[in-house]
Amino acid sequence: MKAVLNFIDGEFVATAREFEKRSPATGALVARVHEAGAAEVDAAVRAARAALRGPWARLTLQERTGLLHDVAAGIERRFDDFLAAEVADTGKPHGLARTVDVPRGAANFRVFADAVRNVPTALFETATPDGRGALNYTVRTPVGVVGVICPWNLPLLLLTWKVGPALACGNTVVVKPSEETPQTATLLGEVLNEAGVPRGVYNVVHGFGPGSAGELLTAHPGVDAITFTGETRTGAAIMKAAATGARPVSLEMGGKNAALVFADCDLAAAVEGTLRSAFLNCGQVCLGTERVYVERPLFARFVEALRAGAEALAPGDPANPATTLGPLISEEHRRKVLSYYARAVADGATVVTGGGVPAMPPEFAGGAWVQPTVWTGLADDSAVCREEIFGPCCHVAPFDDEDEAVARANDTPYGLAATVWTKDLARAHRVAARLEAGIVWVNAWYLRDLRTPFGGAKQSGIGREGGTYSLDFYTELKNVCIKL
Ligand code: NAD
Ligand code: 6OD
Repeated sequence: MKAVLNFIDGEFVATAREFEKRSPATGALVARVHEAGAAEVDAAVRAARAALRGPWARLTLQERTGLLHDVAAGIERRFDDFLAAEVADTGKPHGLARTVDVPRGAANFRVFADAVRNVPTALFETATPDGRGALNYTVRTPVGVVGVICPWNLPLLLLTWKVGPALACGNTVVVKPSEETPQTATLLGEVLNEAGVPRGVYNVVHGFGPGSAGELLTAHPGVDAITFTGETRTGAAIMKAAATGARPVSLEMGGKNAALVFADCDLAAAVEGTLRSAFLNCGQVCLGTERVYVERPLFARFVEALRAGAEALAPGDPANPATTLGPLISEEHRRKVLSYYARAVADGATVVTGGGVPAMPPEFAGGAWVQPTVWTGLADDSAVCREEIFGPCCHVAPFDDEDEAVARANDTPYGLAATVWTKDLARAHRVAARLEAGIVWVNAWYLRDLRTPFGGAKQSGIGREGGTYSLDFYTELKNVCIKL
């Protein structure tokens, strides 16, 4: 049985306490994970702190970012290992992990290495209010040891999305991957060692949240800043932990994202985009659409096309190229998603398609499979329309005018992403400006330029990452004022 170890100070570290990692697709045991306790978390933070002052700090910017390019190349060299580990942990189809998760793992190092190389410097020669001249300039320094807490839905992509810029800026990190998806974080340790990244710069501690490695890491006084992706409730707990020591946080949290489909849209594109946004990664994408509002003249045709598309999805063996739908991450998560499927019916929904568990071949009977599901007929204040489900499902409702559509889309405590489908350019700008969301896509979904700000409004997040926005979080800005 495969053992997944912690990675501390450049070494793979076993512990006496282990937990099981089971395949979401089959239920079979895929790995035993060594859980870090207080001693290992402390060792990891100390290693990261020591590394801040070691050879890592003496590398030139070119050398440091050059190493990160080597890490990206190392991920590509070991592409198949990352693919196998990510699919074993998540059950997602190979086609998805091959085109999204693993390539982004490499891109996250390259893009941020280049962003840091090219960051503009500013010099200001100014007069102070009392008339004396001064030359002001700002320098960026690393914030220090960064605690990185990750979720399970896009494990390598979201881990490197934070580790890439953190290291590019000269920090050191201690990462706590999700207990559901431990493998690629440890594998990345091998790649960093192979690339020659100094020991202690990247550390991994495995375990759970409360009472385990997650809480131990966020409470550790040797951690200077915390970056987190996960549920809003967890983010709030982490923010509380960060208050001790007044440490900065970056929080990327949950969503209940709306799509607004106007009657003048390209129907085929809107249906195709909504199918992706509701069902990609089995609906386990924070940016995914769980609420769809369709202008009334298009409603019936849209629902019918969405039904047909959902029913064409093919759950199955992740290794089969024909598979387009994976399982949920775990049996526990399936119970949660199925409880919403039952709640929708209890609240009077029309089940357009799905609503249950698909029949699977015997080898997948132990997996966490659910049917892609579309509902209509629920009130906007029903639990299914208000709470994040994080499964392959969406509710579709008709609307009559733009104001109504915007008001209903905004009627949520979340504010991560929204999608607008229309051919009317003026409407697209108008609606985008009024939507309370950190990210608005027009006639597209999950189209990413890594230089753009990424994050949520309202209870979906605090702060933005991406491009220079990441550099703002991962560096301390210092102004130097020289009297002239
Ligand atoms: P989660 O909040 O349950 O767990 C995330 C991580 O936090 C895990 O590593 C977990 O072990 C750790 N954790 C839990 N409690 C902790 C505590 N008290 N202290 C420290 N660490 C703790 O989230 P999840 O179930 O892994 O992921 C799904 C959620 O993540 C969804 O809500 C989804 O919307 C959100 N998400 C958001 C984004 C985004 O960019 N906004 C991206 C991906 C996922
Ligand atoms: O693509 C990204 O950079 C990103 N942070 C995606 C988040 C997806 C949420 O599940």
